[in-house]
Amino acid sequence: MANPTARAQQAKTRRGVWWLWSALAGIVSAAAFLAVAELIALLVARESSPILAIGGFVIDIVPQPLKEFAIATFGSADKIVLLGGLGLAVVIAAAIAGILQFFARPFGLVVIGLAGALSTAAIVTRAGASTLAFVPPVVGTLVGAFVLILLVTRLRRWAGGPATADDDIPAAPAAEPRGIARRSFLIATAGVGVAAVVVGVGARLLNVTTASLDAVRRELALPAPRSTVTIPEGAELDVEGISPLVTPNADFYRVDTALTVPRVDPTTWRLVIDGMVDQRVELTFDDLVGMGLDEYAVTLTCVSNEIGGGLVGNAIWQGVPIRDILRMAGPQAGADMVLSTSADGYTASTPLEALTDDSRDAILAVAMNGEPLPLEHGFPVRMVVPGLYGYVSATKWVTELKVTTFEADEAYWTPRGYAAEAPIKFSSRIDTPRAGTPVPAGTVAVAGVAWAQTVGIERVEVRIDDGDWQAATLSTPINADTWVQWVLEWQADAGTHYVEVRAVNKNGDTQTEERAPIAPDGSSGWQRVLVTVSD
Ligand SMILES: Nc1nc2c(c(=O)[nH]1)N[C@H]1C(S)=C(S)[C@@H](COP(=O)(O)O)O[C@H]1N2
Ligand SMILES: [Mo]
Repeated sequence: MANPTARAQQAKTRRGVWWLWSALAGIVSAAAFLAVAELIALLVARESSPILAIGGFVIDIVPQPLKEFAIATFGSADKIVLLGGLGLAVVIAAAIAGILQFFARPFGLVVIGLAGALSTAAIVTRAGASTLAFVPPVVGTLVGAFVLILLVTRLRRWAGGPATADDDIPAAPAAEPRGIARRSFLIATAGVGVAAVVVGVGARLLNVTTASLDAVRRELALPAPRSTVTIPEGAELDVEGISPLVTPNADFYRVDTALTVPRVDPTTWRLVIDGMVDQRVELTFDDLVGMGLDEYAVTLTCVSNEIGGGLVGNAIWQGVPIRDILRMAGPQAGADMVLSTSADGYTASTPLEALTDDSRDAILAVAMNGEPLPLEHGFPVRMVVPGLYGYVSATKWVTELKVTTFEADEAYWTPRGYAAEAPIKFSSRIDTPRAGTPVPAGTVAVAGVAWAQTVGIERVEVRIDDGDWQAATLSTPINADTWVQWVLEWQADAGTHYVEVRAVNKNGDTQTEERAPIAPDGSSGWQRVLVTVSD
C-alpha cells in the first residue's frame, strides 16, 4: 500500500478528476437542497419554491428595458429562458460549492449557506408569503449542507489525500481500500442524485397541478346567499373540551375512497340529471348557483363512526335544494332511488323520497362554513342530505344524478357489506372528560354533543357508576338537523368512575343500549368512559 506522501502525489496528479467529482458532489447537494425544499413547500407553504421565488425576485429587479429586450427576443418563452438561465446559474454555483468544499473546506458550506439565505430572503419577501414560508428553504439548506459534507467526506476518503493532514476527517484511508471508498462515494452520489430528481420533480409537478385548482377555488366568487342560518342565543355552551357547535373546515372529518383528491374545475363541471326522467337536464356551475343559494346547518355522520367516535361534524352549507333540480327533470313514476355519481366514479344510492320531500333540506352544496367547499370535501359541488349516513347521500365531486330504482342499480358500498338504505341512528358522545386524562376531584363538567338529524334531540341523560340517569343541560339547537351540545355538572370524588351517556329524541325514543357494529348500517349503543378523578 502506498505511503501518505505517495498518495498525496497521486492525488495531485489526478486533481483534474477530483475537480469533476467534487463539482458533481456540489450539484447533487444542490439538487437535494431544492428537492427537499419543494417537498416541504408542498406540505407547509406552497409558494415556497426557492427556484421560483428567486426567479420572481429576478423578474422584479430586472430593469424594464432588459425585460422588454427579453420579451422581444424570446417572446412568450422569456420565462423559460429565465428559468433555464437560473438553472444554469444554480448548477455552476453548486459545482463551485462542491469544489470549494473539497479543496478549501468549509467554503463549500459557506456557498450553500449563502444560497440558502438568499432564497429564504427571496421567499419570505414575496407577496402572499405565509408565516411558514421560511421552513422549506431553511430545511432544504440544512439537508443540502448535510449531503455536501457526506459526499465530500467520501470523496476525500477515495482521494485518500488532499485533506487528511489538515483536519478532522478520520484517517480512514489506511483502513479503507480506495476501491471501497470510491464505491461508497459513487453509490451515495447516484442515490442522492436520483432521489433528489424524483422527489423534486414529483413535488413540483404535484404543486403545479394542485396549486392551480387551489387558486381557482380561492378566487371563486359565489353569490351571497339569499338566506342565512341564525344561530340562536345559547346555541353554544362554554365548556372546556366540548366540540365547537360548528366544526371548522380544517377539523372536519374526511371519509372517501379517493386515493388522490379528485380535481374538478367549476368552469368545466357539469351536473347531469338523467335516468327515469321526463327530460335529461344538464347544469353548469353558473346555472346551479344562479338558482340562488341558501344556507343550511346540517350535521354529517359517517356510518363508520363508532360509538364515541369522531366521524361526525357540523357545518353551515350553502346550496340549492335537490328537489328543485329534480323537478326540472321530472322523475317518472316507479322510480324510488337516485344514484349519484362523483367525478371519480364513486356512487351513492339515496331514496328518491328523501330528495323530493319538502320537509327535508337535501341540497347540492357549494360552500362550507362560508367558503367554497374545500377540495377534499367535494369541490365544487357535493350532496348533503340531513338524516342519512354520508355513504348513501353525501356524494362529493358529484357529476350525475340518475333517477332509478333500488332494484335496478346498486351503489359503491352495497355489494361491500353495507345497507342500500341507511338513516342515521341518533346518538350521543362524551367529549370531556376523556379516558386517560385524569380530572381533579370537585365539580367536573361532563359534556359533549348529541344528534338526531331530522328529528331533533329532546333530552340527554348521564349516569355515573350505574347510578340514576340525570338530565344534562342542552344548548339551544340550531335546528333538528344539527347536533346539540350538552353538559352536566358532576361532583366527582377521587377514584375511577364510569360515565355514561344516552340521548332521547323528539319522538320520545331512547337511544338503544344494544351494541351494533358499524356494518351494515351504523353502530349503536351507549358510550361509557372510565374517568380517573385525582385528589
Ligand atoms: N365521491 C365520494 N363522495 C363521498 C364519499 C366517497 O368515498 N367518494 N364518501 C362518503 C362518506 S362515507 C361520507 S361519511 C361523507 C364524508 O364527507 P366528508 O369527507 O366531507 O366529511 O362523504 C361521502 N361522499
Ligand atoms: Mo361514511
